[in-house]
Amino acid sequence: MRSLLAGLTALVIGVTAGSVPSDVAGANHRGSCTRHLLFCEDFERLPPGGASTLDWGIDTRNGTLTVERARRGNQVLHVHTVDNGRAFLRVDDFAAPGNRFYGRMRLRVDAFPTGPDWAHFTLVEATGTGSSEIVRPIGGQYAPTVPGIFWGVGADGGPTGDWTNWRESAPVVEDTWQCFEWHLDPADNRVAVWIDGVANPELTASTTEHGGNDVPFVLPEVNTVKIGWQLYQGGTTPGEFDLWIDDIALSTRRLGC
Ligand SMILES: [Ca+2]
Repeated sequence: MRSLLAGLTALVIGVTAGSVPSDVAGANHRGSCTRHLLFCEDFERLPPGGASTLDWGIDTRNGTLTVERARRGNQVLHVHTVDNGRAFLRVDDFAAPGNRFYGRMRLRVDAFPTGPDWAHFTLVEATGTGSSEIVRPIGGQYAPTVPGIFWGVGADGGPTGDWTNWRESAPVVEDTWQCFEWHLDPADNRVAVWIDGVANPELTASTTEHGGNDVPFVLPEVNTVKIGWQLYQGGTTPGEFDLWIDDIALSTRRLGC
């Protein structure tokens, strides 16, 4: 028995070495909000149906947020929008020590836009005080010139202008659960993104390196984080969008997937 346990221990160490600890693996219906986090929502305690909670706000226009039962009793958030609508879960009164924090969510998008040209969508927005930049760590764009649909860090509303730095190294994947993580660090106003635990060095922004006007990019002191979906142009293909989100967490340290 001892050798079996030693072998199992070695196996577990081998699996986790080189990656951050997982607290989502096997989470399913037991939920993932088991640690002290700045914000956490696994949708397990909410009644199925139209989302309503005192823990976060709802920001919609031609869109809905619905708590649904997925596989094995796990509950998830179904985000549904029509055309250029929006539907966001909104974390208000957010405050991270030193304005430095990580975010994580699991995500499945039924279909991304293939029209109109340059259709632009946002899934995560961070805003606050001290800078008017609306920071969009998770978003993307349909690029008809490639063609393809790609993830890219972006921003709007501030001195750097309206930009989405989509990268061909980050094509979207439809109808598949993926884990997205992001980090906002005021040290050099850096945004970083991981997909399924893998960092993509092209999905980033910093004070001097970003996709906007040639002026410094400055992160706000973040007090609001929105997670969901918005598409900005009308006349979309498809005409409606559906995505499912689970295991949302905002934390002072990286959580992994
Ligand atoms: Ca869940």
